[in-house]
Amino acid sequence: MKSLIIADRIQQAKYDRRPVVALESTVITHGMPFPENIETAFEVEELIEKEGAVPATIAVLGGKIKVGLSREEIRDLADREDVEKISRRDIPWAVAAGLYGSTTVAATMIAAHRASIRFFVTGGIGGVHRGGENSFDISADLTELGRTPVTVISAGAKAILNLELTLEKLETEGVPVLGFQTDEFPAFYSRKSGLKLKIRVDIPQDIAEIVRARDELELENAILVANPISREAEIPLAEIEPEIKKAVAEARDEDISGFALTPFLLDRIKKISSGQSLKVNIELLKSNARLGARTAVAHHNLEIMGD
Ligand code: PSU
Ligand code: MN
Repeated sequence: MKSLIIADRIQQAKYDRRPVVALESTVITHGMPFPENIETAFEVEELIEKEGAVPATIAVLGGKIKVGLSREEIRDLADREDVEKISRRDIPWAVAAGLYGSTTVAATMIAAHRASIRFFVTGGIGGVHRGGENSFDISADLTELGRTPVTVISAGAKAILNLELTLEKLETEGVPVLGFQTDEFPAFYSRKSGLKLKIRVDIPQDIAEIVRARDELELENAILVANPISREAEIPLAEIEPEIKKAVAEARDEDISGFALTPFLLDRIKKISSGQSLKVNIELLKSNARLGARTAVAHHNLEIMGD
């Protein structure tokens, strides 16, 4: 495929049947400031390697969807000012116009699946926005999770969203949501949202077995793993909720909606929390990377046993 390039290093890993873990790039270009964005991107790749898996960061470079960015390519992407946020609907345009773009959860899932990568690590997924029942602002991440069979390791979805409606939509899309060592859906900065999950898993092999059952039955939906932030690093929901309310009200006052809403809210919360949210973001990315790599390795071991 001319518009999708898989790095030699990743092709070799696939050929050697080593576990590969995909990573998104919106968190580098839109989610974190310099230099934390590059430092974290590199650190997350190293963590995955240490766990015995191969990291593949994904982005659009000059109209080519690249799976497995090099260090130089990550640095260059973070330095550029002309990087678009690319979701499913933007891919054909970005490719045809030769753009530079960072991929959202939805777009990264598509690229990972095309490259036969089964596991994908992110911070938090997009969801149904507050007021989404009227505005119809529902992230394309949710429909993607319903149609593309990769396993996404996340810290849940941010409390800037309506988490109850987000879980309802995931249920409609047929997406199993697995609480990792928790009975509750985590809220990104916070370990708890007050919303119960049906499925709890306690070790990576539990996840790998659910993935295998999904694949045996050729179900096309993704699996969402919800891995709560550590106790030491979390910002409790009661503490962050007033800040979220402030940011949502500002967005309304300034008429910010649609595509620009998620980056706007995240940026406002970063400022309002005076950087605390950034620390949490970095911590949970590292934690998700570790769990994603361990799950990919556990799945790999199940496949080798082949029973
Ligand atoms: N959630 C976060 N940080 C992010 C995003 C989501 O905690 O940076 C990004 C992801 O790339 C996600 C996208 O796929 O925002 C969702 O945007 P929208 O709501 O416009 O679909
Ligand atoms: Mn949206």
